[in-house]
Amino acid sequence: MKLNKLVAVIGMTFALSAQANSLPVIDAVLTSPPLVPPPIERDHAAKVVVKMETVEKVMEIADGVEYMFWTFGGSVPGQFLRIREGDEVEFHLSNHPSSKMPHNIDLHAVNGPGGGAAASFTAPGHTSVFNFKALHPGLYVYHCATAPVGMHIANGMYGLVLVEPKEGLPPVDREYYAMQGDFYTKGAYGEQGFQSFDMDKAIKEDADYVLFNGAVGALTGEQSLKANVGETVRLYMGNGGPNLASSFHVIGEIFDKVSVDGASLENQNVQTTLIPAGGAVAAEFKLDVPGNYIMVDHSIFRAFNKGALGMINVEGSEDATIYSGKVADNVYLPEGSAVQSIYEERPKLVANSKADRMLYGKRVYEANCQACHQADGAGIPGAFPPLANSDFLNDDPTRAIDVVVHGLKGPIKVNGKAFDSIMPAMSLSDEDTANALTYVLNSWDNNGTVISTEEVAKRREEGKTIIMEGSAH
Ligand code: HEC
Ligand SMILES: [Cu+2]
Repeated sequence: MKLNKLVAVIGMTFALSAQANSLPVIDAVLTSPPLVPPPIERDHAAKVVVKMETVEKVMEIADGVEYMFWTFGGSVPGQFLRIREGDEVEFHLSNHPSSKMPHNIDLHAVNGPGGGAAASFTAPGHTSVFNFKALHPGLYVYHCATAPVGMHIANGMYGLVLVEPKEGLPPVDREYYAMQGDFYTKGAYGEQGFQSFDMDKAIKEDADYVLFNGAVGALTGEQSLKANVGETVRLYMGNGGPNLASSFHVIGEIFDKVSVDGASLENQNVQTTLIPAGGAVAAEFKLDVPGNYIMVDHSIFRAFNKGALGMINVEGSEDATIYSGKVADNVYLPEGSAVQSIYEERPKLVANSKADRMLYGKRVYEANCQACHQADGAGIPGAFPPLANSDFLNDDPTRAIDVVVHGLKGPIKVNGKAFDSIMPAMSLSDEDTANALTYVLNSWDNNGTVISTEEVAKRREEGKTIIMEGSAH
């Protein structure tokens, strides 16, 4: 037994020294999302030493909702590793002593059984070392592959490794890193408090959360990605899964270039790019006009109801030839008045009481407001402000009429949280507007104001779009 161990030790030393060659040895620069290590300047291979740590820790998955994430390097997704085609990597995987679980790593950039999984299987408080050579350039996912594999991935154990081709990548102005992932919690979306992992929902692929970078709002509001007009952004976008493929889209942008599947084939002028679970793309786009660009999974209920929403905040000067904004809002009267009279003759729902307004208003709300402000009026952090118990709303219900009839843009604060976006004018009748607002003002701890149809008609005449000071749009 002792002899065996000795032989193993000698064998290991020998393997290490036989492997030592003339390559310069460097330490890998690892970054947490949304940051990316700097481009590689070398024109030769190196021996790159990577030191990564697995950590299990409780973090917020949404406002007021906690989840036990399992991570590479303390973030979801894990740290970004950038190497060069031909590099030899010495990978050290350490599992923090506080971990309850063993972990390992399967890097899709590895040629070898398990992508390093067996070689890197590491108990809490241990470090494993293995070597691999980066034979293929591309953008690769890595993930934990310890049983139950699905659970380790569902808890956030994935990240990206970029193997730059020998000739390097074309320079861009900014690079960012994000990954989509689906999450399964005992409670429904937004249910407060600590939520544990739900294996049954995971098996059914019935995700409560679909997220960019592991939390609702990880890339919105203050944490939005930033760029200036005229700059080109390269976004390294991966999908950890475990289950769902992503129909990745940036609203108001067209990707100039997409590395299809993160591989060597380049596609151009792409609207929506598919990112399979365990896959990634590098998407490049030049920003032509300022504003907020919303990143979504275009399986769109995931964006507005499960959290798959991020923002790129672009500053700079307008170019009306590329995008004018609204230049006119004219009354539209179809040819001949016959159409109009048919409309007039249609029986209308006219509310005769507050109870009527609440009933009709709820329907108007569900059809016109809920997609953004949510069924419970809680909004979406960083993107859509809450209407529930909203100080902004209750301070001035007349202003709220203007918001719905004429629209609102620019920075506002609602219950202490900042929003800087646009609410488009809603094309609703005076009656529907009064009902929707009465419903909102009499729900979710709001102040109980009743809005009349006449008040709405008056604001339609006298009010205008509210443009808050500091509006960048
Ligand atoms: C397309 C998404 C969207 C829809 C649909 C929408 N809103 Fe908004 N709403 C917003 C955004 C974004 C803001 C914040 C604008 C800003 O940051 O200046 C906002 C702000 C508001 C505000 C003021 C801020 C607050 O939280 O009190 C009120 C009131 C409001 N909306 C009511 C409504 C009502 C009522 C409807 C339906 C008739 C509606 N909204 C439909 C996106 C939307
Ligand atoms: Cu793991």
